[in-house]
Amino acid sequence: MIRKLLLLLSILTLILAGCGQSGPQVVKVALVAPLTGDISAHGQGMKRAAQMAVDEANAANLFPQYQLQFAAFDDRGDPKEAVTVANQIISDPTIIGIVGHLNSGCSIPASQVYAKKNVLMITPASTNPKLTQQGLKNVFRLCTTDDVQGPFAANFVVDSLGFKKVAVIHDKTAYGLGLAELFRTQFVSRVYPVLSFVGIDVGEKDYKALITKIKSTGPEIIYFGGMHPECGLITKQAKELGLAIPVFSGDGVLTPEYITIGGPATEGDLSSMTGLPPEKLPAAQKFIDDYARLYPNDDMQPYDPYTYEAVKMILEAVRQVGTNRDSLITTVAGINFTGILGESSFDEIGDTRNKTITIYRVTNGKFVYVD
Ligand code: ABU
Repeated sequence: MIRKLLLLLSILTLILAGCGQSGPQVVKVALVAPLTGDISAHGQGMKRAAQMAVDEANAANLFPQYQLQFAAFDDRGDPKEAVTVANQIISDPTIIGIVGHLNSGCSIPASQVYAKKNVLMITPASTNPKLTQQGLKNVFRLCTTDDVQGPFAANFVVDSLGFKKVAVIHDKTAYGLGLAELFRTQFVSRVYPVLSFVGIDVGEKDYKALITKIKSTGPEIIYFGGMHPECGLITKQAKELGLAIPVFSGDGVLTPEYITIGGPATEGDLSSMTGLPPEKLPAAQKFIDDYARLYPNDDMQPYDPYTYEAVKMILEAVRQVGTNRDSLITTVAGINFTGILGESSFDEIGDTRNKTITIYRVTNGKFVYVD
């Protein structure tokens, strides 16, 4: 009886395996970002945008020969978790391209894992220059790097805001510390000293002692390298302690969540961001409209257009050369892509050739484009 049952099971397994082989090949695009935790607003936005690009391709039946799927992974913004997730991803042969990660501190170690299996990775958001300086041919970046963003911010403080006394705070991460250092180098090169350069811990809540110390040095502006949860609390507590000066930060802070956390204290604060605002890009209008229609209760986050574009690029490479990993990497390396961001292509180390930086200021409770 047991033998008969086992035989039946084997036959069933063979039949099922046969069915699997006859269906279209499963092809997956993966998104990896912090989907939970304090900075999940960014990650959830990226997930929405990536899902949109895959859904559009399926709705248009762009790949009748494949079963195109989308897979989202949560790295929690934590470098160790990013490596764990990266190992999970490379064990799935159906994943042909990765969009992510958000955090440079995650992208750098995870990219080394993807390189082992030659898996194409495009980050829409990680801005630390070191990512593409590792010599990994599978790694591409669609956002402008911090060696452009930091100096640009320093020059803006000097030339456009006219401030000479700055206090710098960073969150000790690959992104936050790296950006703060690049800002400092340029600011000092303009012959102005930086009054203080201090690291805080991600997740810290009470900055009163630090702000009191900084206040005693008389800065005209605070420059912050890090993400919005910490920066929101810093600006709030600074104003509560009577340090009524603007806080200037990088792209990691440019989300409506920052204004929610910091409240009215954020008014007048500044932030830089890679590229032009989506509303200034004629080709992005349909994306903006579709996003608002599909996600009426969610704000678009800064890296959503970049995420959407990265998925589209991967799909364009699949359209051109199929799913061979080497061919996909070579195709993206030489791509001249026209999409919602305009024209995009990559330099010899995999960085976007677009070096635009935009400045926003919080005005009437919203980040508004200023320069
Ligand atoms: N570039 C903004 C935040 C992500 C990162 O580079 O860590």
